[in-house]
Amino acid sequence: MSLIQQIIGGDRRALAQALTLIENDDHNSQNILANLYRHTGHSHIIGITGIPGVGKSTLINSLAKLMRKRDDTLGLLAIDPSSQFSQGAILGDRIRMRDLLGDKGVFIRSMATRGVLGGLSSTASAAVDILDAAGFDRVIVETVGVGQSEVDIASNAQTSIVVLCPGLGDSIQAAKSGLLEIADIIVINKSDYPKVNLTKSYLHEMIDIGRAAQTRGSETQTTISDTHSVSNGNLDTDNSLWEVPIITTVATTGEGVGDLFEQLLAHYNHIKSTGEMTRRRNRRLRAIFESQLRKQLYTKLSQMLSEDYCLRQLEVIMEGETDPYTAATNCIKHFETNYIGDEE
Ligand SMILES: Nc1nc2c(ncn2[C@@H]2O[C@H](COP(=O)(O)OP(=O)(O)O)[C@@H](O)[C@H]2O)c(=O)[nH]1
Ligand SMILES: [Mg+2]
Repeated sequence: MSLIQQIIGGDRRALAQALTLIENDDHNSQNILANLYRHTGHSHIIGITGIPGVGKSTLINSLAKLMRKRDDTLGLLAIDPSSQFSQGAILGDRIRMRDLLGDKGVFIRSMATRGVLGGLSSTASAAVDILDAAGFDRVIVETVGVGQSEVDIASNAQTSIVVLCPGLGDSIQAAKSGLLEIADIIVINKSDYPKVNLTKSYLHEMIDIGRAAQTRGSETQTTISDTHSVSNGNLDTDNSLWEVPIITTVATTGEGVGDLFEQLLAHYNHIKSTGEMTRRRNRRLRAIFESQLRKQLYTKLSQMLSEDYCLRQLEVIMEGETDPYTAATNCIKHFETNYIGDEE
């Protein structure tokens, strides 16, 4: 049986093997993804983002237990954009998710990156597709941090949960980094600590400000990418109909996690019934397509130019005879002259 068939059939070892190939950016990974593509589109993809220690893994453990009660199968991915995974972090996650270990309906995987072109967000996106094709009802992606890479990774999710602690510190950081804008659900975890209400009212305020700005923006702006977009028939979908809920939880006891699960289901139904799901899917497909083009073009280009020309350019830059901007432009010119030929 081929690796593809094994993955679709739910074979764990094949699944783990495919994820390793993706992680290492193996030359086979493109082929695997291409073959799995038509088997994707059935999982509910959930993103969970927040700074280290906020309680994401503990929350996932509690949430997953509720999902398993309904017999939903789960694929869990933990992704750290900031660094290579330390063994300690993986061990920590395993302890936090101990209730799920050994359950055949749950697959857990931590992923690092090898500085692949396109970055961790394309690794994450590929991994999500593989778990989706493997047939899990829900795929949960845990991302560590609140920066731009997290926003990128979160764009793979159909439902994005942003987890914060009571106190204004990380709420302000999340607002600044644009993370609140992508949140479909906000969780204030560790609500056994003080300042829960203060945090809640700050977040409500930030959401209202964001919403007002969004409404103004959509009245006045047509962006270039909108004008040039492939017609997907629903660019004007109004997602403002979804009120971002702010849920307070204590992940360690499971308090509030039932509410979170209800909101997750409600959000999934919402995006399915309003066309928002198709809009998100199309946005994601565009991002994957563009990143594949960049990656494949770059690989091709550097193969064709590599040995002689580019290396020589690099030497010239290092000797101070030209700058890297001009050198890059020279490489493209060289490519056009030698490989594309005269257009006339
Ligand atoms: N007091 C309290 N501690 C919590 C809560 N949720 C998680 N923790 C603890 O916070 C620490 C970090 O949790 P973890 O799930 O690993 O956070 P992650 O880094 O966001 O995945 C662990 O020691 C948890 O037991 C909570 O709601 N209240
Ligand atoms: Mg964690």
